[in-house]
Amino acid sequence: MILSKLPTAIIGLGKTGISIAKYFDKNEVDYHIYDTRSNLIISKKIRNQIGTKKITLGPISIESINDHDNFIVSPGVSLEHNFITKIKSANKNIQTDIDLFDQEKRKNVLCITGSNGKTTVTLLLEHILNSLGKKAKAGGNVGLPALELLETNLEYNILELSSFQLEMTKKISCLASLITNITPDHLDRHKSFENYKYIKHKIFENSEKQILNRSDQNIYKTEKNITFSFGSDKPPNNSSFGIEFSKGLNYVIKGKERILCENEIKLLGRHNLENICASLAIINFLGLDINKALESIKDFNCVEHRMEKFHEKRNVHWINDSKSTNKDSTISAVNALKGNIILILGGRSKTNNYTDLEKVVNKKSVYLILYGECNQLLNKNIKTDNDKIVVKNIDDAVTEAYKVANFLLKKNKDKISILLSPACSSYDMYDSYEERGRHFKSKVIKDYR
Ligand code: UMA
Repeated sequence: MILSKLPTAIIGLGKTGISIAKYFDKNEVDYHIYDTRSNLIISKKIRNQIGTKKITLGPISIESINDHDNFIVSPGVSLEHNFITKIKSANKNIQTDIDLFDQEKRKNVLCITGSNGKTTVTLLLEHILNSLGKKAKAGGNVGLPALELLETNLEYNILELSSFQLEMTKKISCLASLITNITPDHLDRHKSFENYKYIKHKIFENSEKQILNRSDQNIYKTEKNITFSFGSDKPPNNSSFGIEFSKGLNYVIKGKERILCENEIKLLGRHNLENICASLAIINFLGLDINKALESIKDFNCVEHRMEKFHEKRNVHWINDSKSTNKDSTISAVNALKGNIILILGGRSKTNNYTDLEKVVNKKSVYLILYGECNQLLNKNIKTDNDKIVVKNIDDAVTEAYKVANFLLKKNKDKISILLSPACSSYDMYDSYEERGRHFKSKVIKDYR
């Protein structure tokens, strides 16, 4: 509840900011939007919907801060900004769209976070629940702002929450919550791994049930989360899920029973079996039919920009995994593939420690194409006996990758995967990993269809 005579400030005129403005219009809350980008072009649609009088672009002045008591901040805005420091030191109230969502007291809210796999688990859960005849929708970091879920009556509200969203959120109450895994990510913004872990665990604070990833030492075990768990090992009880490897194949197991084989599903890789275990742990906690859930998992296709196999010609498979913006995610992607792999890495680096990735690259038959702002850093930090090619951008990476594929095709008949799984953020050249992934796909389709 916003209690102030002054208009509420919305910081950021992106997807989140616009959804907050819509929500305030509906609830007759007066507001003003700020965006620090002076050169932002305001579309006709936004001008009609919000009106330019309610928008200020450019640096946020101290006078503007005094015009408001409440500030609803978009996830892309870092706490480090000096206007955030000023808002805080003026003792003003800072919240997020997730706090506003929480105040609506929706029933059956399921919250997902994690360093990797959170979007897959979120969309898989939405898919399973819908297949079971439940009205469920996913919002939050997955793309549809959380407040837009309020427009429909839902039996289940699924929220994917990023560390950016959790950082400034005061409270999110839910029926169940889950952290897929925690590995270092976004440390440029969150400063230390300890702080990042703390932010991720905020998802558990007001959750009736916590679903635990047993195999991840960075996730804290509590009394609340030991019953319904998932992991890459054997489950301790019948309400938990895990993975078993037998005769060359991985299986999902519930308690002691094998319930799904990796060759029955469209998702690639062992990490995706963990994502399936996570989703099933929630379905099981909700008391829903696991056998029907398994049937629906079999026809779940990959998610755009996550191990998305979008083109295949002459035994060359093109895969868009642009969502892999950290090295752990890229390691899972490489481990998910068999045969020759031509791996396109690059963008804006988040680390200079690529030792684990180097090990995986050398264990498998991986050829590297390094592009973007950190191409030289990657070249220096990842040593391999195979040829490495350093290029400027994705277009050149695609051209070079195809040349390597042709060379390999002449040498042997093994399957070749050309994988864009950059291990870095896209911000050196693109506004988002989605834009990078779409650019990659369009270049490939244009040149090699
Ligand atoms: N802005 C400022 N000042 C700043 C930073 C941003 O004014 O210091 C403005 C920008 O100029 C821009 C607006 O804020 O106009 C953008 O806001 P935003 O960056 O918060 O992005 P939204 O469009 O609101 O999208 C956000 C999430 N983006 C980020 O967290 C960066 C989307 O996640 C999410 O889908 C959407 O809300 C709906 O909930 C994207 C993402 O990249 C997919 N997430 C990261 C990830 O998955 O790794 C965390």
